[in-house]
Amino acid sequence: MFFSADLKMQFPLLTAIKSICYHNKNIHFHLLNKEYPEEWFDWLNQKLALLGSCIENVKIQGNFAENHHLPHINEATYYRLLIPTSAAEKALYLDCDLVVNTDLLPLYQTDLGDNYLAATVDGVLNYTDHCYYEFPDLKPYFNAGMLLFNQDKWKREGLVEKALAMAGQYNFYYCDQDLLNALCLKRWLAVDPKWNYQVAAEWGMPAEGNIDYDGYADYLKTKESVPHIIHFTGPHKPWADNLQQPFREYYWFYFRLEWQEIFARHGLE
Ligand SMILES: [Mn+2]
Repeated sequence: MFFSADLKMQFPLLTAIKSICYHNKNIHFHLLNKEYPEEWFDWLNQKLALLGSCIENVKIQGNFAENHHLPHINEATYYRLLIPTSAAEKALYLDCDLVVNTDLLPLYQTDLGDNYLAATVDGVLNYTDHCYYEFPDLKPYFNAGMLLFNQDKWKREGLVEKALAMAGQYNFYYCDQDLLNALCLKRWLAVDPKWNYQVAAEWGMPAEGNIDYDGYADYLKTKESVPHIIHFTGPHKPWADNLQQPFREYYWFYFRLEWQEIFARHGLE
């Protein structure tokens, strides 16, 4: 499974990794990065080894921030476009602003069929008229915080090359999430929203435009049980403010969790 992060996201990233380890063993993590030191990987691999897991340091070459025209975005988000160049048959990508509350195997075992990827319908943008002149139809629209890639399909259809060409060609407002939606239009499989519940959906819909309020109301109902993956979308993050966003306590539960507690949960002392 894959994460992509710069150093600013180190603590949320570690929290996400601990949440996964609390519920899962034998995970091969890959961290797409430019800056993380070898010692950080050595330290973390010592912990992960006890769980049959490991983390691989995947250094990203090239400069995405110069290859497109959006200097204000976080460059690391674009690294995920390179995931399908890796050897694994299926690859699960997760954002690092989320926590996982369950065994990920049922998600990983999703039959992708002929689809390019699996994802969840976006809790906000799917119900707005967000689109572009060049891409007038972007529905259904997925959130890119959880992506299960059909690697084989991406390789056979040269989709990484297509994605990188699009990154240089278009000025997408939601960056590579828009890009992936344009590239994978009607070629993606929607899985249950509990696999990527977007906390920012709680803060409401944009005031204008053609809004599907019924669809949005249905999305909010999916929160009624605790989601399998809680994604702290939007500008307000539980590690950076005192707003009482839903499920904030889950972030702090996993943040303070000691590795010894994780080992004990798996019967390892
Ligand atoms: Mn995110």
